[in-house]
Amino acid sequence: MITFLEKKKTKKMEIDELIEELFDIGCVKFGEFTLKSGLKSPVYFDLRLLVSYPKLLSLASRIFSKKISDSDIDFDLVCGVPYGAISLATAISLQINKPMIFKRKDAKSHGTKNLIEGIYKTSDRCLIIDDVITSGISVLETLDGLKEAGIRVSDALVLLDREQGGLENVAKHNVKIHSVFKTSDVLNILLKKNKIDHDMFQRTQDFLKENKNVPATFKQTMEYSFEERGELAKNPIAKKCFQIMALKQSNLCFSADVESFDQLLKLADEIGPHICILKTHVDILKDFSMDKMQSLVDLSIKHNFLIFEDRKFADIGNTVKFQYGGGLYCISKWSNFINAHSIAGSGCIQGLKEVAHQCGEPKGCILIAQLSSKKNLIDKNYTQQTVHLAEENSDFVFGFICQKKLTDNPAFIHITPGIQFNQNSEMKDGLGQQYTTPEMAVLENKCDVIVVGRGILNSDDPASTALKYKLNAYESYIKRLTSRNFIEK
Ligand code: S5P
Repeated sequence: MITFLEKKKTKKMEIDELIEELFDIGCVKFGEFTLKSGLKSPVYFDLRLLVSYPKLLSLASRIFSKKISDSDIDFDLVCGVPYGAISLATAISLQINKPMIFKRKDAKSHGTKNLIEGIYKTSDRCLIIDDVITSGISVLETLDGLKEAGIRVSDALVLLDREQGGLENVAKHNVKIHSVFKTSDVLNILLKKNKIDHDMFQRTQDFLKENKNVPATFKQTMEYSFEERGELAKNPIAKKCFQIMALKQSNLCFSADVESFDQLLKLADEIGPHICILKTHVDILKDFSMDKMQSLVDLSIKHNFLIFEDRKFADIGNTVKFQYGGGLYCISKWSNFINAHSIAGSGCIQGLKEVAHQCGEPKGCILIAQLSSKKNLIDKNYTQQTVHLAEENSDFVFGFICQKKLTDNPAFIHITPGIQFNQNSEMKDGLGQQYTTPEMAVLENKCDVIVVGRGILNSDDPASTALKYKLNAYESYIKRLTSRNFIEK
């Protein structure tokens, strides 16, 4: 019969053997490395290489299985943290005969669009498996996804604890975390076996001492100012828009949804000083004429704003060419930019682009990636595909109509309608329009430009109301700009 001490000795020998072999195959490296947290480290563990060494993978999974039975963890499923621990979790699942699931980094753009792959019930208890834990951020990202799907997680098991605060950070989220071995175990074994010299041992020990608490932070992208984004933008209209926004300190677009051209011109003159964009629906004007449109263009020069025709093109390329360039309205002649639905695909954008090229002056387009109306049919996949389409046509397409920031590319402008200060029910139009505040749209949802129609139009004093929207939206942008670059999880 194997005694408790013998069992412990065998386990230790197996772990020592695993550590030595991991070093031999290059899973443990010494040098200077930048970790996911941004920290520079003298040691790096790349356990993804394990997939190329089935015997070693199998040894690791045996060690894991013993740890699971010793730790008395109760669970129905295992889940590997992508991508490093997927193979480990698979090997463990085979070893202990428990099913596995895994969380995708992004939802698929086709088929089932699942974020979690594999079969599970919402009340299932899941054990998260990871290869290496530093700050715990990867485990926490997986934990978030599993919780969102209704799966319960009480334990996580990692092969290697870098001893940099990960266990403590994960424990704060009510998840008990177990590790098989630590960086100090690795250093001791490698020194004992003459795989590293004393200097390397000491340097790595010092690094560990100095970096015991790496915060579990989700890194945010850098927040650029409108001026900086103007320099980064390729499309000349986007450039001009950013420049106007910075110069006039305004990220307000006025939606001039009126039927009389004279009223439109009066409003444009009064509100013009406060806005970066004036948005039209040319087909609701009862008295459209090209002469009157010329007056609007003159006002756009006088007050330095762009004219955005909210035509929402959505047809095949050949048709939109006529709709944009011809007909009664000759939209391409006077508008600085237009918008289009992405539903018809790249041909529609191509058609619009052809007309724009013939204009002899810069033009641009934004795509409708999301809508503000209740129960609209746009889903996440449609929005994602719209962003791809914009990226593929970024010489012409420079932004989105959306409800939230959709891409970290600072050259794209996020323009958001459905904005009012007043969120009371009497302000709703009874036709499904949904409103949010300028602060929510710019600070929380990280949109750049707010679109306000009836919030200004229905007020007693449109010009002073526009000024209030302008100040509030720009203040929210400044707050966003000066907010910290990292968010604590
Ligand atoms: O999702 C959208 C997209 C647009 S372009 N929701 C919208 O409301 N719009 C437009 O923004 C809409 O056609 C209208 O011209 C304006 C919002 O007007 P408001 O009066 O509700 O502010």
